[in-house]
Amino acid sequence: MRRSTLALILALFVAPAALAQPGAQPGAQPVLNVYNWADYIDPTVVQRFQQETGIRIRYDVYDSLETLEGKLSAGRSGYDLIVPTSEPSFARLVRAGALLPLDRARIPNWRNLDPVLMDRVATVDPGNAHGAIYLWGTVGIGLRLDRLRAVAPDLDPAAPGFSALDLLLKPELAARLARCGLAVMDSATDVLPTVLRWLGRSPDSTDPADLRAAEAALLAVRPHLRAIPGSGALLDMLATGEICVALTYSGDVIQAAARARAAGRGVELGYVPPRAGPHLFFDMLAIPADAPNPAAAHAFIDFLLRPEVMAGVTSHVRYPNAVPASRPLVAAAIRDDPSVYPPAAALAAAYVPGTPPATAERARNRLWSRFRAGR
Ligand code: N2P
Repeated sequence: MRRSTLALILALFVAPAALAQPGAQPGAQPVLNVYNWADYIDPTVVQRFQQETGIRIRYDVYDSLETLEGKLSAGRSGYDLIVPTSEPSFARLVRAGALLPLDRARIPNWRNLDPVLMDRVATVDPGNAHGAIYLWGTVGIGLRLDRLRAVAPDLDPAAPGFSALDLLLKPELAARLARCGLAVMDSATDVLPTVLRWLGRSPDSTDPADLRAAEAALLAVRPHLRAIPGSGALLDMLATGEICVALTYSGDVIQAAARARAAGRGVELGYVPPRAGPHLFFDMLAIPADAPNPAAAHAFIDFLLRPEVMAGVTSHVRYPNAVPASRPLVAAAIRDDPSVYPPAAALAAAYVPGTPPATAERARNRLWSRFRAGR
């Protein structure tokens, strides 16, 4: 057999076979089970990976850390790649030994990661052994600007001292804007730090008095909320114009704004981070310790860390990434949008909430159930 023919055969068969899960039928197509946030990838990236590698991606989505952690808590989730936020979920998984140490030899594009950002998540993952930053962002306020101008012209988002969070959390303002549509995404983990900070308390507080204050603040505006939807549903509601003021993830508002513009029905949305400084999050690419196909997961992480692939993801979902070489390749309107890539001053004011201990976590979850129920 000629050497080039052998090389071709090896390339066609041996590489995919090497990625197949143990026990799979010889020749069966390898599968990669991905569990990621909703609205958090460019679908053409998935197609391209499948075409290049012959690995089929089975793709599931979640829209809160509570859902992700619930799914993983029993073990044997069947997923090969997950995208937990650095704190609290990724930190807990690292501590529990529930993640596979990554094999850097299989991720040559690791060198593309921003060392400064990776240092920030090394606090919960020494040596960055278990995860690479995928995308990051802030928690803040989505505003339907066209309706706000019509309903409350005195509340000008461009005015000095304007606090968008007041529209949602000050009962008299919430009451005024209720018919315009107010919403808070359904996640204790990703909402409480912002409420605590707005109250002037520590976003990480485990003090029962602080949690009672946060609960009282939320319950005071509860009657004025139109919905407490999952973040994915909230993105849709913003895009259709059903909601005027929402507390949710930065890129979700910016994606909704783009969809609304494309629909051309006059819905104009803007994203505003909280005045006191936003909650900053880093979402990590990680492999569960019991993943059926860790080789395929490594290959997908390496693929995502290519600058042009990452640029495509950011251009599509409007969240910044941690691959600096992707930045010049990101669509200019997104690259230069300060609500996508927060300017240095906004980043300096931002904070990354920590990981509450189990007792505080239970108290937060009970608080959240009462808020959802409205009592
Ligand atoms: C995607 C939301 C992901 C950001 N829709 C939350 N960490």
